[in-house]
Amino acid sequence: MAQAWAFALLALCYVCSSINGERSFLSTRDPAAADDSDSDSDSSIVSRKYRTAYHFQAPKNWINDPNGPMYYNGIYHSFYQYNPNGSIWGDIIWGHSVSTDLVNWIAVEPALEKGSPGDILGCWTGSATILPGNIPVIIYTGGDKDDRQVQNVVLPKNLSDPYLREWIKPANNPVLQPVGPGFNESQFRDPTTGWIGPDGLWRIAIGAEVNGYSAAVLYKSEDFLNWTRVDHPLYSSNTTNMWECPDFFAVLPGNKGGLDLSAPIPNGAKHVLKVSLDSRDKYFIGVYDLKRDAFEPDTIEDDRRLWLKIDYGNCYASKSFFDSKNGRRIIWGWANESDSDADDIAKGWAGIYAMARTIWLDNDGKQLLQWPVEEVETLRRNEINHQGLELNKGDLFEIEGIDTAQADVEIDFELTSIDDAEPFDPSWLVDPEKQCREAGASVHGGIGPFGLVVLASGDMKEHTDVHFRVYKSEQKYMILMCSDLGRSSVRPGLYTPAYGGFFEFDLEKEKKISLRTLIDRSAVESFGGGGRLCIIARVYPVALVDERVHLYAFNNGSTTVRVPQLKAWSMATAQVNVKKG
Ligand code: DQQ
Repeated sequence: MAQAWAFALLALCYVCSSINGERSFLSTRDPAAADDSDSDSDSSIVSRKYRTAYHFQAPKNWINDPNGPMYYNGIYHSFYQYNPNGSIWGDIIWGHSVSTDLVNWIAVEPALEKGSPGDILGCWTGSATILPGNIPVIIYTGGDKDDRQVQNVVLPKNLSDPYLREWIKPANNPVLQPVGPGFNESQFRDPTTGWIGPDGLWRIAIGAEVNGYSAAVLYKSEDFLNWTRVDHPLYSSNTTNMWECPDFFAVLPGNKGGLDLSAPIPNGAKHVLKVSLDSRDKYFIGVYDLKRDAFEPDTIEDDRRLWLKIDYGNCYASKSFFDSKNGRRIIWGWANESDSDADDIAKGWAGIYAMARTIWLDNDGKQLLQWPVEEVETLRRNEINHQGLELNKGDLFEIEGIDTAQADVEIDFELTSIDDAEPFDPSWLVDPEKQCREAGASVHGGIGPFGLVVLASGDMKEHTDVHFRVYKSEQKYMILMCSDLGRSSVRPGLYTPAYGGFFEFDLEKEKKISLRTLIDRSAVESFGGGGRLCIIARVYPVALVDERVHLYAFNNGSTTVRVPQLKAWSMATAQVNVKKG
C-alpha cells in the first residue's frame, strides 16, 4: 500500500521537480517556484477556507497577545489585544470571550476601552489575578498622553455577572509609572499575574529596559493599588533587548498538575520565567530564592539563540494561568498571520491563538512539556486507525477517510535500527532553522527525515512537511524536528520559513518518537516527542481553496521506520466567537 503511493507520487514529482541524486519524492525548496502561482488564485486569500475552525480567533479584525486568561467561577476568560477598527495592529483595546471548555467561545463586549489618562494611547498587555475574597483584578499597560508606558488596574463592575462583562477603572490609575533611575519610559510594560510572598505582600514583575538592560522588574503591594519598586529585579540580563510579556510560574518535575503561585509551593518545585523577545517566547527554569526575592536560572547561556523556547514556530506573547477547575497550568500564545498586511486587510481578520495547552515540567527538570488540553478531543470525529505500517526509504502513505483540512493526527515512529544515525554537530543548536532549510523532507538522511506531509495539493506543488531526523551525540540521541513551509503554497509574498528545533531523546528507553499534528486550515500545530518540542505554523495553500488537500506519512531516511500506531480524526468546527452573549 505504502509502496504503491510512493510510486504514484514519485512519478508525479519527477515531472514537477528537477531531480538529482539527493532528491526524491518531495520537490526541494525552490524559492523561484513560489512565483509560479496562477494569477486566478491570488484573490483566494480572502477565502473563508483560510479561517481556522477550532483555534481561537476574534469574530473579525486584528488580534495579538492573549491577555489576563483566567478561570473564575466556572468560566474561562480569554481577553485579547484587539483592534476594533481593522485587521492590522492599531487602536488596541481588550477583546473578551468566555468559555466553559476552552474550545467553544462566546464573544462578549470588549473588557477595556482606551481613553482614560492612563491608557489614552491604548490598552496593552496585562494579566489577571484572583484576590482574597474571590475578586478578580486585571493589571495592564496603557500609553499615556506623553507616550509613557504606565500600569493601570480594573475591577469587575458586577461580580454576580457570570461573564464579568463590565470592568471599572478606579481613580487610582495609573497605579505604576516608569519612574526611577535608568528607566526607559517607553519600555515598561506587560505586568505578570500577581503572587503572594512570605511577607503576605503581592508581587508582580513587569518587562522593562533599565540602564539598557532587559529586566523583569519587581514590585510589591498590600492592596494591588499602591505599589513599591523592589530595589532589584526578579531577574535581568544584559544580553537582550527589552523583554515583553514576562510570565512567572511554578512547576513540579514530572508532575502534570499545575501550581497556583500564590498557594504554598511544595518542596522540589522549580520556577519558570518566560520572556518574549526576538519574535519567540523563551524561558528559564530555576529557583525563586524567597530570601533574596529573586529568580535564579539553573543554567544560563550567554548566546540567547540557545535559550529554550515555548514554541519553535509562529508563537509569541504567550501567557499561562492556573486552572483551579482541573488543577493544571494552561498556556496559550498568539500565532500571527504569515501573509502580508494587504492580505490581512483583504481578509478582514488576522491572528489566532495556538490551542490552549497543558504545560508541565519534564521528569529531569530540564525542559517544559506541552500538550493540547484534552477538551479539544471532543471535536474528534470518524477515527481512522492503522497499525503495523512499515515505511521504507522513499515511501509515502496516504492517510484517507478523514477531513484532511481539519484534522488531528497522532502517529508513533519506531526505528528498526539506530546504526545509521549520523553524528550530531553541537554548532547546529544555534540555528536549527538552517538545518531544517538545508535538510528538507526531500533530502535523504541516515535516520529520517520521517514524519507527515500535510495540506498537500494533488500535484504536490504545495505541501507542508513536519518531520524528524535522528542524530547520535556522544552519550545521547538528538532529534531535529522541522516544520518546513518552503513549499506550503504557490501564492507569492508569503513568509515561508523552515521552523525547527532539537530535543534530546533516550531512544534506548523510549523506543518510539511520537508526533501529534493539529491541522486547522491555515494552522499546522505540531507536538514532537510527547510535547517536548512544539511548532505552530501558518500556511495558505491554494489547494485548500481550489481543490482537496492530502495528508501523508512518509520516510525518506535509509533506516526503515515502523508505525506501530497511527490514529487520525476529522475535527468538527468549534463555536469560536460566533455568537454574542
Ligand atoms: N504587544 C502589546 C504590548 C506587548 C506586545 C501591544 C507584545 O503590550 O509588549 O499590543 O506583542
